[in-house]
Amino acid sequence: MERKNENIKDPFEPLRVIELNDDLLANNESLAKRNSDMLKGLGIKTIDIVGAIGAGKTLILEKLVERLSGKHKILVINGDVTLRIDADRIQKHGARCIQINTGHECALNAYHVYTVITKLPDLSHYDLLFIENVGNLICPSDFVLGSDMRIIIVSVTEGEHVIRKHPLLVKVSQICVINKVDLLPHLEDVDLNRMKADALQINPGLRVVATSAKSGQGIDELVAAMGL
Ligand SMILES: Nc1nc2c(ncn2[C@@H]2O[C@H](COP(=O)(O)OP(=O)(O)OP(=O)(O)O)[C@@H](O)[C@H]2O)c(=O)[nH]1
Ligand SMILES: [Mg+2]
Repeated sequence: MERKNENIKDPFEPLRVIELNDDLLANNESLAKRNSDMLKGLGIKTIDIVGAIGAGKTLILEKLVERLSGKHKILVINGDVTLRIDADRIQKHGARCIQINTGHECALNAYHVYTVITKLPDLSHYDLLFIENVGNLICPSDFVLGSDMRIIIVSVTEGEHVIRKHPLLVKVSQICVINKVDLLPHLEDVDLNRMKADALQINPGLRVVATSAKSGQGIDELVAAMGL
């Protein structure tokens, strides 16, 4: 007779998924709504940028600030685990940049943004706010910040399947930037059209823009897609 050992767990038992605390997410959403009301009330357009580590978020922001600082008063909030390298890079191009170091946290949340916008004495001086999130393609999908528009940046060096493998952030974005297209000649197995098609299949309302932040290719198209 076969005897079952009760101490041995079925290795194929479905794993339980532990959901993020509902209160935490609800609090974040209500704070994001306050951020949005406050920023809109001051006439500030807010755009947040997400993408994996090294996708080119900061270099694209440098190019955007370079192009737009003559026309807009720009504030940038940079999220990073540590240091203020990105804020210093962007600030040179004519924006006020505030770095937030999240320490152990893998994404900015609405409270980080709230802290900056409620403490900044000259907030009403600005009409455009960019938020660069911590480099991560997963965590930021849980935390809305109160922005008007979200841009997801992926780069061709992350591999042809990167968009299909990370649908959550693609679904909640309005623009998808596929960056580093200058490197395509070195990447035989990456099909840009396939990446564009994947993005549109996940989110048919998305604007997809191919860029090289290095050369500046596609940056004008990105500015137009943002309505700036
Ligand atoms: N060839 C090429 N390199 C790029 C391009 N965009 C960014 N890079 C390079 O990629 C590296 C990472 O760029 P960043 O702009 O710092 O990337 P990021 O997404 O801000 O990175 P984190 O903030 O660390 O998550 C840098 O060495 C950039 O010069 C591009 O379009 N083409
Ligand atoms: Mg950066």
